[in-house]
Amino acid sequence: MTFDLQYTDSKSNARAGLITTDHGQIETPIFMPVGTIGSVKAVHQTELIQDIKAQIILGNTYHLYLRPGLDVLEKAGGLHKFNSFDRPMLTDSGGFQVFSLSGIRKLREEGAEFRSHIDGSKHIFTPEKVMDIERIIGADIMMAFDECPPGDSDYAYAKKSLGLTHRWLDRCLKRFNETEPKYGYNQSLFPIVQGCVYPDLRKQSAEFIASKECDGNAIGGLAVGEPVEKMYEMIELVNEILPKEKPRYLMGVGTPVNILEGIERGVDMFDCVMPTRNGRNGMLFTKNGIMNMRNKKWETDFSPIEADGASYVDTLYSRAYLRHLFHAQELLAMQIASIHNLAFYLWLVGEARKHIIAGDFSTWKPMMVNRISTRL
Ligand code: PRF
Repeated sequence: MTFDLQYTDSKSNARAGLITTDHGQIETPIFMPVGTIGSVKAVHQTELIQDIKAQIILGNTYHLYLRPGLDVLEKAGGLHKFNSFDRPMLTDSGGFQVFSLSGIRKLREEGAEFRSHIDGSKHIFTPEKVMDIERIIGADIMMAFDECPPGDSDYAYAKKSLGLTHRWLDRCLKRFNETEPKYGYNQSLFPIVQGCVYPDLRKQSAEFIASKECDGNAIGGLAVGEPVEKMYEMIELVNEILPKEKPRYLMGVGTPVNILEGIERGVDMFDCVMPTRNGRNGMLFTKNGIMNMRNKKWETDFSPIEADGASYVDTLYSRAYLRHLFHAQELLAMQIASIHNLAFYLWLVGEARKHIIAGDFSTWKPMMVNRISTRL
């Protein structure tokens, strides 16, 4: 994988770049739709590629390991073959899901013991095991196995956890360097900065992560309950240390506004379940603000969902029809909302990129933040 830093904004830390993987290129800044179990929920591949214009999607180690399991994935020839997505993919390590989803967990130096949220069965993830699983899944970008402590963790816990995450990273790197990709194309490993909301821990972590000279770097442990201003402060601090010539990935963030704020602070890659999960609940993000499609307000509004929206669904269907579908609990409601929201997120990062290149990002961004924050 290579990263070509094409433009840096003169008035902020925003950047435009190009990532090249063996499955194709990714223009940054980019949003990566989440396909936890190998599918972006409710969205078909053709729509993902042709309408939403997804350039890279995510899979999750924790979920794919539990179901369909490693045997099936290896027999399929990896996730790209299994789900017929021949573009770049990234797998999260399970470092977040093990802690947020699974039942009883025991955290030891060796690894994390957890119970499956599906059948209660007991499993252990060690850094070595996670690397082996991510090799079998075969994503272009693999994430290191980390601990993501809650946003309100005290300093003592955050410090102890960070030590563990750093030792786990060394073990991940060792295993990664000792093993080969299984399917004939390259894989990169991204380490993850942690350290909660404590500046000295974040600084120490960013320096440790930067010293590993991986193909790209990630910022984890944010958007986990801390105040949003703390999140922005941590991003600024960490990005001063992470190398400029490598892509920076802010994990699990966020709202459209969070993404623009992240871009301004030098982040290149984002992922979040928000456009799909909130979409399935009737929440639509648009250029002119946020709409709750279950609202009575839309009952007889036969105008398009979004007249100049980024997706074909925006003008194909009316607001009244979409509201009706949500009320009738039709599956099509979830499909339309997911496609709309993902197309909007990809449009938004694409516009940010255009304005970084044109040199007017610093005037475009506050205008756009205002516009998209309105409640319709
Ligand atoms: N670590 C990993 N995945 C993540 C996170 C993290 O800290 C987050 C936190 N926002 C989301 N996904 N491995």
